[in-house]
Amino acid sequence: MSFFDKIKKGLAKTRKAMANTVGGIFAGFTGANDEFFDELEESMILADMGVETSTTAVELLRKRVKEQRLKSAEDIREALKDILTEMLNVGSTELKMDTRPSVILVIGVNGVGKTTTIGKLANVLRQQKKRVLLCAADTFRAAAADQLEIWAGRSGADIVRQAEGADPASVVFDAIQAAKARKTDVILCDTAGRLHNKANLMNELAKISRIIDRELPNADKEVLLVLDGTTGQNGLIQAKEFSKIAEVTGMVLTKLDGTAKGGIVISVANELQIPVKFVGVGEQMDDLMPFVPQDFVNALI
Ligand SMILES: Nc1nc2c(ncn2[C@@H]2O[C@H](COP(=O)(O)OP(=O)(O)O)[C@@H](O)[C@H]2O)c(=O)[nH]1
Ligand SMILES: [Mg+2]
Repeated sequence: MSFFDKIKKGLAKTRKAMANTVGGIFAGFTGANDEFFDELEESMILADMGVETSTTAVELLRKRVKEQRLKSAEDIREALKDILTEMLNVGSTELKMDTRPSVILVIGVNGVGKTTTIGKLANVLRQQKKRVLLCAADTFRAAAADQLEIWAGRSGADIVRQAEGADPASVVFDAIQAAKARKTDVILCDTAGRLHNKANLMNELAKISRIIDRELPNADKEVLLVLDGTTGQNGLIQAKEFSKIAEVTGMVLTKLDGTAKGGIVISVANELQIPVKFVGVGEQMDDLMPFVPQDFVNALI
């Protein structure tokens, strides 16, 4: 299945909802009047694009329609796609990982899909023949490291773990030493996400970052924030909280297969100005898609 087909399938619920709303508005198009723009804005809000982002997108569209004297539904639809694509283009969607090793720290609240995303990402990197090491720095529950170990087995990655309750920064330290010794290409670091205990989490992430900076001062580093796409605008609030306590370099939106509200992806990119780098469209190993703004918008509308 091609990338485009796969993302289309993963976004099936959102596409269906959008076809009924946005599609319906264009199908019943009688002219670019206020009613048309208001209905369009409403349908975007329903798809969870957020009030701020939907309003901005429609304002930009109004302007473009006027300036370029667009008349047909088809031209206006294309202009809308361009605007949404531009809103998603807020930075590189590629992972920066040219150094050996490089480090990808994965953060986010419990249950959003961090460990699963790491497993899928390990698989992608292994297919590129990279040596991958998983670091089980979610030491809060033993089950977390067990789950990561299963993904290590599936993807053919190594894993470094310690006992339940160990200091997460110490697991990261161990993983870095192991990576240096084994000439690992990429360290993927899982973390616990207890956002209700913000001070603790902040200290923990800061300590992990200090260890990485001290042990690998010149390494390429990414901090990926994972958000559950089904939580809608709550996810956006979470993302804002996390971006205050960590230098987030990219986002992963998971569970887009399970929601009709995939518009959240545009909302998150636009309001945080942080690029979405991957989207999760299922629980299997190959259900992680590198994010291509234009393809995403084409699949959506
Ligand atoms: N449908 C679907 N389920 C997902 C996706 N990503 C993760 N999950 C599921 O979400 C649940 C929580 O995932 P997990 O990786 O343990 O979350 P963590 O607590 O952030 O590490 C698991 O049941 C996963 O199988 C996705 O893209 N689609
Ligand atoms: Mg986990």
